[in-house]
Amino acid sequence: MEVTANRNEKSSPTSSRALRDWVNEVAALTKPDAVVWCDGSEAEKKRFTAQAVDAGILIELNQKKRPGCYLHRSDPNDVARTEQLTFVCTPNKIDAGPTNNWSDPTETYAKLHGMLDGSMRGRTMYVVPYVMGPLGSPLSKVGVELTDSLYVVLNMRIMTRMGQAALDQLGDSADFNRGIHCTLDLNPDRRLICHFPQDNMIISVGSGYGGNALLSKKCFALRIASVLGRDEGWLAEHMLILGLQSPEGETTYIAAAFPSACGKTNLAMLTPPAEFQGWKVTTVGDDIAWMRVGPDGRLWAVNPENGYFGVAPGTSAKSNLNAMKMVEHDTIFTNVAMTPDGDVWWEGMDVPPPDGLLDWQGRRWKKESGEKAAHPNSRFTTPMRNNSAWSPQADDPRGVPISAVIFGGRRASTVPLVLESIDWTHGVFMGATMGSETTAAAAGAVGVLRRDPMAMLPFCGYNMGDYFAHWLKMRGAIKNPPRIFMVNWFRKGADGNFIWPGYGENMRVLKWMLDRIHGRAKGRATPVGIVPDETELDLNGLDLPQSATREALAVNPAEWKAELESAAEFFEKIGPTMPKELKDRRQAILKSLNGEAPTQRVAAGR
Ligand code: GTP
Ligand code: SPV
Ligand code: MN
Repeated sequence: MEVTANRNEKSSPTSSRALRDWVNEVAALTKPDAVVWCDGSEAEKKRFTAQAVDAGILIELNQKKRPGCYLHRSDPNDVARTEQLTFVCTPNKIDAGPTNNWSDPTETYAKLHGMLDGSMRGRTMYVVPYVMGPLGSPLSKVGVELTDSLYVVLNMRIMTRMGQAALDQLGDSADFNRGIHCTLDLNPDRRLICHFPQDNMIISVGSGYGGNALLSKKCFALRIASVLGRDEGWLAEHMLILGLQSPEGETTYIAAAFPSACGKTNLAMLTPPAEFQGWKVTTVGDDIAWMRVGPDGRLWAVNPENGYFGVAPGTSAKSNLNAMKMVEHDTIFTNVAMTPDGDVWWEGMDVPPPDGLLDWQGRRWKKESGEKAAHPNSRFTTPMRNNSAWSPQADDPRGVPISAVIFGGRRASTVPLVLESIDWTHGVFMGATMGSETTAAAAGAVGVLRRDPMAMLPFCGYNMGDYFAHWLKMRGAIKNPPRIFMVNWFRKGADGNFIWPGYGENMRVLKWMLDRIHGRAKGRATPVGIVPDETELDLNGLDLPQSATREALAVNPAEWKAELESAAEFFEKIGPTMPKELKDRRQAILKSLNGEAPTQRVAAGR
């Protein structure tokens, strides 16, 4: 076996003996032809990219139009996360809880070892060391992914701080997340994404898709990190982080949890409407937030990632100009359509499809076919510095202080445009009872309403009831807690269309939140939370009939009673770990809806 360190020394690029031993152990099992330690350099990127193009893993796009951009077409069976094949393997089943698939760790290790034995024969095993979080930050963590996929390596290079810098941060420590990824034959029958939180270990086989194969992201930064957060007293969340800058130059940081393909990337880099002169949104992160209590008693957040793995369809100059600009260079596209001149195209790009378009599988696309040219879950991988709204605070080792937390789902009915909680417990209740219609980001039916608490249903690495309890407990440690809001950009009118225009116009909702935080807006109390008084939403320049605004903000008691019924069923499903505090809060809201108790405004001390 040839072992190539990308440096001249004979010695290993790491001083961590634990890392060296583990790499040797996995190589002995998987039996690759070569082991390559990634250093993260430009020269290495060039070499890997050329190799990927030669091997047909990447297709070079038009380098005049999109310098540094490539297209990857995945196996048609491997286009989204596969939740039914994703497991949390804790010694006790109860620790995975009723919302995760569980399998016994001893049996699962044995099974995976069988699948991995000799699995990299004839291939190269890449050692991908990476840091999650700003370099040198005490909030950051090191992971190492061993993979036989160049596509994964090149994506990890964009999504994380990858290479020698990670080995330097690790030093001689044995404290790093271990991830093994093997492509196998991409047969879904031989696909498993397994998490062993007790060992800080992930093993993923049989998929090359983002959330299944870029182990830094959902596997480490959410499933494993949520367990670390539980044990160490912090929160790992499926949240974007944005900075909202006022014309006076003051920046307020907001974290927001929406389920997959429900608008995080879009909100994180929103362009305010023309009427909002002097306002600016800056992006700290678009998918994941690690949040801890700072010395000042506030909640501080870092984005563990270094790039964006964003949904392509629906991205246009009108909906998200920042995203359109950032994918003009140095971006890997996956499963989008390709134009005859080597450019990219997708539905909702707001430019007509050119003749001779190739669909995401490389077939000649015919408009009449009724099929999508780009896969609905086609994506771009782009470095966060490509984003002109990028916040330099994304590199701040201290993170940013969070003033508001938003929960939101994709709801055709019931949930108003925005609702504010009356206190922390109510905010946790809002998050815990969140529902959303399923999207193409995961395999399975699209548009089915399911409970997706805190947008973490597929990503919480432990018992959901314990997770809620952890959120409740955090309140004790946060002297100055953020306000908690709920939003819904996706409410539909009788005509079946979205009532609210969304995208940049969501700035109007953010502004109301800011007004609430600074005591400038009173809001209107309802049994389910505080909504804006119609006059408090700045709708200047927006062509929306007053009836539509009213419809967007409406709280319909009958719908909410059904909603609370569904929440009760979900709480039942959680079982014995479900915190009583949240069940009690459900009862209190129901009483208020039934007119049996007064509507609460704001609780003392929030
Ligand atoms: P993940 O990367 O899967 O976690 O998704 P995400 O939450 O970052 O979602 P993203 O911002 O990529 O948006 C997903 C889809 O929702 C895209 O097709 C968007 O065009 C659409 N979308 C985003 N914001 C809005 C909005 O305010 N209104 C409407 N109607 N659609 C939106
Ligand atoms: C999501 O599905 O929430 C994503 C994409 O952000 S993935 O990396 O596949 O999880
Ligand atoms: Mn996501």
